[in-house]
Amino acid sequence: MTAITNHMPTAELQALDAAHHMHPFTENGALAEKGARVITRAKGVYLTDSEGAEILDAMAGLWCVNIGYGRDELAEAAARQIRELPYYNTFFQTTHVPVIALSAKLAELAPGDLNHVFFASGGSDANDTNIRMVRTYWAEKGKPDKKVIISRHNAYHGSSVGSASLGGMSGMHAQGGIPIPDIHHINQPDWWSEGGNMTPEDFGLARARELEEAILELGEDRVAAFIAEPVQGAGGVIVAPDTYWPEIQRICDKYEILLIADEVICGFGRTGNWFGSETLRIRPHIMTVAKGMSSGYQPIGASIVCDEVAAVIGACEFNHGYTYSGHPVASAVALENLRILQEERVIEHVRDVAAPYLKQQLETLSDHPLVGEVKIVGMMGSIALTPHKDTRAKFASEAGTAGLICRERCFANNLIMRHVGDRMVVSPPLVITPDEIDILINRARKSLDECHATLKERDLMRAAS
Ligand code: PXG
Repeated sequence: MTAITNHMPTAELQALDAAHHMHPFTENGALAEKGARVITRAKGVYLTDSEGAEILDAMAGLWCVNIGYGRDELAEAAARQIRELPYYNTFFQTTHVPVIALSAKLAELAPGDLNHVFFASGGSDANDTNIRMVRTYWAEKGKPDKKVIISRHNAYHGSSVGSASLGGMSGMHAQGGIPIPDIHHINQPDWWSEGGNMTPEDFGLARARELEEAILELGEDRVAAFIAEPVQGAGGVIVAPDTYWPEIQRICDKYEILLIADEVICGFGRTGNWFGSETLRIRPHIMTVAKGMSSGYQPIGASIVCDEVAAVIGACEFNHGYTYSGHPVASAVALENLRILQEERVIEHVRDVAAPYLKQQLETLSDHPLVGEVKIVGMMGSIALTPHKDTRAKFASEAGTAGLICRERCFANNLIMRHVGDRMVVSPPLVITPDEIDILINRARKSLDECHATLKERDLMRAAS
């Protein structure tokens, strides 16, 4: 077979893709008819497609390319490591330099006594590790019945059987026989969509207290852990009211429930601190990390574990691990990425420059007739589309119809912005400059205008009754 290069005509690449490549979360038949957009290269915050179009990537890939595209240092780190030691495992009493250095670096960066790292290849398998780890922890402490993990509806924790069970995506639970047993879901703190007539503060407290109610209902001696994203990402950038997290922390402390912060999106600067747990002031026992740890340049994830849990797990043989746990090349690339984040003061850039400017500019969109709530924490933001902003109305059309139209307009205007239902989501590379933010916002406004015109034309600006 001939090599597939960037220079093959787009239609041929699309035909081969349609014939042989099954895309995740995609209706592949419909995509085959349309043809997938072929991305060929990227630099900074811009992607280039096979037709030469330059697209501003306001999603940083899938919320992961924190340092932006095209950093030679990471390519060099990978090449160096492949030449020196392309692979060795960390199973049978062996280790290697990149995994040692990365573990120590993560322990240094992570808050509190989160000093121990169990590696995976991404967020899903790290969360699978967490399920087995917290249950093993309690079993080792003589409480084998303490195995229920409480999570939230509309949470995203991954796509493997275990992590999708933790997640609260109904579309995922409808396929493939999940959730696994002993996972319990409470409601999410999404005031805009679900807060009714309550104030955000009261609603935040009420939603946090669902955790307490669930613990009391299930029995304290059956609940192992609570898992949550500090800010829900894939669920639509849902930012809890200020009252929510302090109450969650109080409840976890009171009932001695392990708190797992899923930092797969929030970690490594996305919220304006190294970790979302710092921004939301929570003290997790375990953090799930992936994505921004390597800026997506290599697949790697991990569970960063506190002293107490690591001590208990370390005193037994934890029968768990992946061929690529602590992969040397992925570790070397992650380490180089963390060096750049730190030495180039990228988190400071987020805090002092990029996040305040993105917030200010994104909020200018709230005067748009289609825009309801604008929410943003650090470099993750969302815009709720609504047919009637004063009443926080939903559209009468099927959820996601308006969002999809808006996303298509963004795509046509060379802006990648994702839609989650009828929310538009942004999560650009952290290194984005104010000038690039201006371009992002201009393209977003143009796309909103075009979406609004289409919705009016198709009589879709009607509110659900
Ligand atoms: N936890 C969180 C909070 C995530 O956002 C995972 C775990 C799973 O990580 P892996 O590396 O196994 O994919 C994620 C992943 C989207 C989208 O469209 C979001 C994710 C993945 C794919 C698509 O928003 N988040």
